[in-house]
Amino acid sequence: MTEATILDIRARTVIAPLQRPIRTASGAIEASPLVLLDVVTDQGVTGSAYLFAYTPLMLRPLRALIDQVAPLLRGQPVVPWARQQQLEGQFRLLGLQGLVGMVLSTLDMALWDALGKAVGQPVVRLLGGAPQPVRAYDSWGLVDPVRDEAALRHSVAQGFQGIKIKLGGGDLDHDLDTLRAVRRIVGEEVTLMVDYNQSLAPVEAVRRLRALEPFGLAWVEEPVAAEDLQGHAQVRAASSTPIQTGENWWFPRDAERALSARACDRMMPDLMKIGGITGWLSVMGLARAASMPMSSHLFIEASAHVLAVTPTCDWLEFMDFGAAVLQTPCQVDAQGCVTAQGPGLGIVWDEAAVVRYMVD
Ligand code: SMN
Ligand code: MG
Repeated sequence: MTEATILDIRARTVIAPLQRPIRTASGAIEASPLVLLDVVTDQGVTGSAYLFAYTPLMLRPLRALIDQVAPLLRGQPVVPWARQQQLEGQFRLLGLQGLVGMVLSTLDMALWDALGKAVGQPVVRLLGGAPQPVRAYDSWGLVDPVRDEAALRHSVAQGFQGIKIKLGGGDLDHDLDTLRAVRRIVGEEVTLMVDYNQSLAPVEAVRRLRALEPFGLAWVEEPVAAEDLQGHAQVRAASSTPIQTGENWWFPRDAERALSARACDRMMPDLMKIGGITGWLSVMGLARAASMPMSSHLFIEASAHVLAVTPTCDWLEFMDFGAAVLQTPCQVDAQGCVTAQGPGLGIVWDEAAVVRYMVD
């Protein structure tokens, strides 16, 4: 096999509709602002991945950044490890967190997608594994148990064995009322998780988590600011409910810092912040060494590949920001599982939809 080289990098920006807009204690997401990244290679294969910008405000800066990085990559081999080292070196003085990290990580995913497509195999096979069902939980925003009752029942009927809701939109009594109502709606068998999206101060988090203990939650996620590792550790020490975090870790060293600070019981790195597939591979080794359950954050298509080779694989988060622009959106099966699709990461744009949702 001759080595493919990068001919060009393309970035298009879309705002795609969401089936279920997401409200959190730290802001709402009404539609999905994405940068669609394509790595065009000299072998007729194009690797693709999408970048989730969180807010439309960041679409133009991200696209401009990709346009600036593209000349550094033209003519370079499609070798994710080498490209990550190259770009880490390029931005060492600036640092990798933020938009730079999002671009590096998404490029990495697109490069892996190209490698898989070049040999007609799903990426999970290149990682030494095989496509297999990974259990998924349905990920909700803040819920209104009255308005959302039918939709919550639908999540269970679809087969999901776990459901995560966001809390922190009101006071503790509101949290308790919401959880009681959701438990009644989804039944006793479904695993429940909650996410505060960094909205509490440590002292308040300790108070609320004590009150949540009777609910037997699988985890409480980001009770305090993500970068407050001591705060997470303090809350964790005072609570019998497992603490989950990781979606805001930048590259593998942030994972190591959180583990050293004893900040969490479970981890859920985000492929777009942890360094793509390449970054995930480092972190899954840390998780294995620490016997720590590892889940994903967003990016369900790519996550289904890496979770299938993650020794401490826990849950795949099913929150679908890409569906509207993909030819074959990820599906959950009747057992509530998602299986990696190929070739590559299984990412092929629905070009008609891309044109429909494109923004400048
Ligand atoms: C989350 C944050 C931001 C956008 C979507 C989802 C969230 C999660 O914290 O865990 O899914
Ligand atoms: Mg979260």
